[in-house]
Amino acid sequence: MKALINGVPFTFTEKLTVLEAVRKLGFFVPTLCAYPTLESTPGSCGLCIVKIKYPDGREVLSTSCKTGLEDGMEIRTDSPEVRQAQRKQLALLFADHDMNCMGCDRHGKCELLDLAEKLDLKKGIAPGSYKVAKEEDYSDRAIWLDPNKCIRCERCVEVCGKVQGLYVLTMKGSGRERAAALREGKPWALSDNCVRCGQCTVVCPTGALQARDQVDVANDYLTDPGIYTVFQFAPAVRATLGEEFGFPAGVNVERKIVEALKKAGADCVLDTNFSADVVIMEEGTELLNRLNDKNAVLPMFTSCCPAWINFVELHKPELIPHISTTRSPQAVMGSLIKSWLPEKKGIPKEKIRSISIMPCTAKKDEAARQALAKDAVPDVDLVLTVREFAKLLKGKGIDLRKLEGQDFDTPFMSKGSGAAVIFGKTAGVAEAAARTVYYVLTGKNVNSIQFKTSEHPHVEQELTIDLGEGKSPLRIGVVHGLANADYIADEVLSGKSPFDFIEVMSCPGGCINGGGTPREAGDYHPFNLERTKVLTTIDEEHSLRQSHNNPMVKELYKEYLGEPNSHLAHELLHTEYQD
Ligand code: HC1
Ligand code: SF4
Repeated sequence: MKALINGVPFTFTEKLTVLEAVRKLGFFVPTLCAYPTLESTPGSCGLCIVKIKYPDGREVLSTSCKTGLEDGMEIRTDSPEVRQAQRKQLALLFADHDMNCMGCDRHGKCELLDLAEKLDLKKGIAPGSYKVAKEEDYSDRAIWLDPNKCIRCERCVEVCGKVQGLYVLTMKGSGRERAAALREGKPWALSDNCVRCGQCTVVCPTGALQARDQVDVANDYLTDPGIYTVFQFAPAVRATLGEEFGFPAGVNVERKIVEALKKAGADCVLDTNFSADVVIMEEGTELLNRLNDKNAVLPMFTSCCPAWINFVELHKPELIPHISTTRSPQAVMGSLIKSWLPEKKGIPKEKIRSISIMPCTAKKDEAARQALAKDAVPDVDLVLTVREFAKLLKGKGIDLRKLEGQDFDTPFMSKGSGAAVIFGKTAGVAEAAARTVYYVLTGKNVNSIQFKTSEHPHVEQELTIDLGEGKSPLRIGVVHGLANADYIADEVLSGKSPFDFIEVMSCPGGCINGGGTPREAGDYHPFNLERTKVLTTIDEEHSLRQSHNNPMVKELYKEYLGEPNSHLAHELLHTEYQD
């Protein structure tokens, strides 16, 4: 079959929409709702208008996402008539849109405004002229919703349902009232279903869904001379922050982050990689203890992803005994910042504010957990997402591109191994743990362990470690995306899981694609391979590949904690979950 697209012959055999065909030839058609990586085409934005001439001579202006390509069609994507129709439709979207751009989270990176520029929309129905004031929801400690900015593309609904399996979001109302909303109909802070992974904020093309903005709080801390600011930043931050400053995906900006923080006025900069190594010592010991105890609950799940922990507490509380009690690296570092650091540096605890920079919206929620506070004072006072951190730096005129970069200047809790940095990508925690467990069981240090692609439909990778004659092998599984984790949780609860240890990361591909990472217009990259590669390369080029060989971790245990899983380690580095 053949069609003619802008005069270019197009031969096809498969079933395609006009939009798909046009895009295969590389022609531009504006869309906001069609989202190929989520296999979603609700047809709600109405922007993808083209002119179609049918073989019988009929000529129509039509949206292209729902129109099937037919033999003999002639399609034009660009003509004065087509452009005018697209502009009119775009003007309609602006007509009931809240145009408070300066207060908008998407300021400067708005996909709606971007299309206005591309379509050269200068006049039309006045923006905001048909606006219905809808109630904003800024109640939550992680996710904020402003329905006045919603353009009904339904991307948030799709990612929440298809990738996370949660179906927490829906579209409510009709006509101009229609907007994304929580299905439960409660303020977000009271939601018993949302796990705060923030994937909805990554796909939202406008400022309707965003991470709670706490840049001002960070600035208050940084400018208060009575406060000693201690920063930590997550493995994935060094692989993603550069994108906010115009670097292509895949550039390691670790040393630039340290310099930027120093320029911003940080008193002390630490590395979450250090506490990831500590987590391996604690979680690895916990796993070995469970394996050696006939009555212990197995398999054991990792605990570092707070959206996964929220999922278990809210949706599968029966699974709690299977979750490692070890706190996440963010929380471990937070606890040490408020305990070991004051002792070591002679700084009063009350003067310290601990601020973490994370690729994650759920980490904001984690930091506010009561179980992670001492005397009602949180161990982590503030969490900024990568996007917020970029905003903070830009507000201070600090441009990452202009920085040379510098080493961590604190010879304390600032060194992490290669095993720690891969925490930021799927299978990283499992591999880091495997390197250390392998060492404990065999006495051999290994620089890497090859996981294989799993045949299990909901497990991404797996590994079997042979522990020698007479011993059962250790079986490790790796799961990402909560829709997958839900299946695995049920498998474990029904006693049918083949694994002893399971890593779960809620975000597809792990934290490098977290809800607080830079957003790309127009598409969703559940596997951003460039970001993944950064972490793999740092690990491969690292002189220290195993958590248990980290000299700063050894110092922590020698000087302060004693042994992994010691009484003090339990008090400071482990936690309890609520059902
Ligand atoms: Fe993650 Fe983790 S890997 S959870 O994604 O265990 O956020 O990067 O910091 O805490 O280390 C996030 C990343 C991060 C923790 C670590
Ligand atoms: Fe946060 Fe990482 Fe979990 Fe995503 S996978 S919710 S970024 S911890």
